[in-house]
Amino acid sequence: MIAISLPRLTSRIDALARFGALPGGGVTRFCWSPAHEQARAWLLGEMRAAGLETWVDPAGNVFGADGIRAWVPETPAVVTGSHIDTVPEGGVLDGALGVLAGLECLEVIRETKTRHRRPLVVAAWSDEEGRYGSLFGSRAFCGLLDAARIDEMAAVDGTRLVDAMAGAGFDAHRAAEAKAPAGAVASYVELHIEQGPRLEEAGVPIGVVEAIVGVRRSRVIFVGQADHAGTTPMPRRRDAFLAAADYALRVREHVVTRGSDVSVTNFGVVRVHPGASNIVPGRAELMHEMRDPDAGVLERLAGECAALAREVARAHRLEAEIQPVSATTPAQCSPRVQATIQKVCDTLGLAHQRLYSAAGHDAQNLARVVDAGMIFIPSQGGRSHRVDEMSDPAAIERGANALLHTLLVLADAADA
Ligand code: HGY
Ligand code: MN
Ligand code: MN
Repeated sequence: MIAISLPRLTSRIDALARFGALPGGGVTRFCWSPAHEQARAWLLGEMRAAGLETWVDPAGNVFGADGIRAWVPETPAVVTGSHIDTVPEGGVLDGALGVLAGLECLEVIRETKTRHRRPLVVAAWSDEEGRYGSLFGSRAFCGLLDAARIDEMAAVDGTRLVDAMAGAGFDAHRAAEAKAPAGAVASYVELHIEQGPRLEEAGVPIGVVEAIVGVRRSRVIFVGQADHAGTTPMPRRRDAFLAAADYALRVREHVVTRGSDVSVTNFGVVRVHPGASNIVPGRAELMHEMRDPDAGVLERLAGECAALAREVARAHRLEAEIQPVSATTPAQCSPRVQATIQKVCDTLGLAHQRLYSAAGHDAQNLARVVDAGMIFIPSQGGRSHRVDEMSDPAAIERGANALLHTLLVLADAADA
């Protein structure tokens, strides 16, 4: 039974981690940044050295293929992959594992001359973390990109997508041309770290993902009145930050008590204006995120939070505005792909359990157009989106071998 080379896979994980490496460990590698573009060039070199055909589409998605030179509807491909962009001060496995394990699988399949009826492709999707717009590259590939919004897409620091892509040599207004021809993809399976504690706490080496949460992001703005922080009597202040803080605490309580038992919410970005210690904040902006595997629950919570914002604004005698920023749709993974992963795990003697993904992934876009699934491996301490994100080498090897044999079955390989 063919198997991946763990030393080769871990050496590539270490090599990729050098692009955007932080002095204390971890990595910051924003999509379209110089570190990301150097990583893209390195990845293309590794794919070519492994004997794969490579191409990059107008949305910046990178592909390495065994059996095709471009998408061909007459020969639908089995696709794997993930992303090489990261969050700020992120870990070295989020995304990177799926891309490099996919590359390792295709390299082993070529080295062992294992014949497969369907072509195999490994992808690195652009801006999965959504610095400019969530799951950008896979949305474009699946024909789900709203091209009319390209000009307004921007990072929280104000950098516009159009400018970031131009800096990397891409025309953002052509991104929608990345839409794959109908029928070009037969199925998709992505290997990813769980980024949470469940598999490790259950002592189970493989997660078979059943569903992926939807993520709703909104900018919530409170506008009060800037005033002198010393001379303005407390009862007269219309302090935008205190209103925002009140809103955040009330929303958290609401989502925990009125959401589903798996609804979560977060306020990861807070901006106060003018932002001086001796000025009462006249304006406060929150980036508010909510997640749930059920679209209806997310919809209901969004309406209830808007009503809460109006109530808080009244109580603090100021104005509130909610600007939707992005919303990804919860996805069900393909029963066929899940069953294939489970059967492969049984053959490999790997215990497995089904679970939903509390993180968003490119697979949730692919799941809207083809049979798609995900394989999870445990995260040490459930840690992710932090520099000490890590998984055991043995867990990485088990996950990559489960991916290898799942790809062989889906690609109808000779000895699958
Ligand atoms: O935020 C997420 O769920 C994923 O890591 N992009
Ligand atoms: Mn990820
Ligand atoms: Mn992530």
